[in-house]
Amino acid sequence: MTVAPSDLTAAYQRDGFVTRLDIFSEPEIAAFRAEFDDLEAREGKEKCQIGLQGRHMDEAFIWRMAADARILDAVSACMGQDIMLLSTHFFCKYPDPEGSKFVAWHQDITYWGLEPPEAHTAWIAIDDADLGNGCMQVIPGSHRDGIVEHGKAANAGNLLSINQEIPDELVDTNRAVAIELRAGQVSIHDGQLYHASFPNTSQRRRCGLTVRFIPPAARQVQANSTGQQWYPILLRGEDQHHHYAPTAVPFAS
Ligand SMILES: O=C(O)CCC(=O)C(=O)O
Repeated sequence: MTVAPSDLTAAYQRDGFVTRLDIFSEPEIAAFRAEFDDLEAREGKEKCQIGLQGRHMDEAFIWRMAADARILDAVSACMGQDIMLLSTHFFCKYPDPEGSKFVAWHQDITYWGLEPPEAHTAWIAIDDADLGNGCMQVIPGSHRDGIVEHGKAANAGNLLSINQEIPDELVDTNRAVAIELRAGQVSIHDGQLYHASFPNTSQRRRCGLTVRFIPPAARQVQANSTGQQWYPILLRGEDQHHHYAPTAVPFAS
């Protein structure tokens, strides 16, 4: 879907997400998928599930996707012109006939230690993502409800870092919208939007690259959920806040 920037801005403010953005052509995403397949062969599937975080610093293809001008054009319509890359993280769900692996309902920003609590995620479909293989689901407008206290998921298999989950009674799942994407398409969601994904009970892999962006005003006031420091990189616009020591761009764009 090709959307005018002003329409993107309005939809994002209203719903907390925009979806089905046609960013990468079929040949482009096929080439990126081949690079991911190669990384998967080197790292192993166990690691690739949720263990590839921040690898734009040593894998050129991840950097090229994250810093792509078309992604940044769409992200700037959602969050404004000053954009720092916070991190990248693959969510790769393999065929799971028992339906044991899922992502519980959560808000991204809750455990990232940022103040103000603002971040935005571009979810890039490396493989087709649909209801059959456990695409992401969102609750439209929930980014306006403020940050909610998360509990712990009762069911085993939550892929999130500290098993966090928004309590069931706060999530109106009747309003959930499935973010089905063809490979190469992208969705963008607000860090306060309630979202989740259910098990991949198909025979197909479902790999997505999440690219996390923040405005330079968002400083890190405490460690994130994995106890780490962020090293954001300015990709567009200006950093008038200087909360972070400059990190060198790892690859030429
Ligand atoms: O890819 C998924 O299944 C979940 C992604 C997610 O939770 C996120 O982007 O924070």
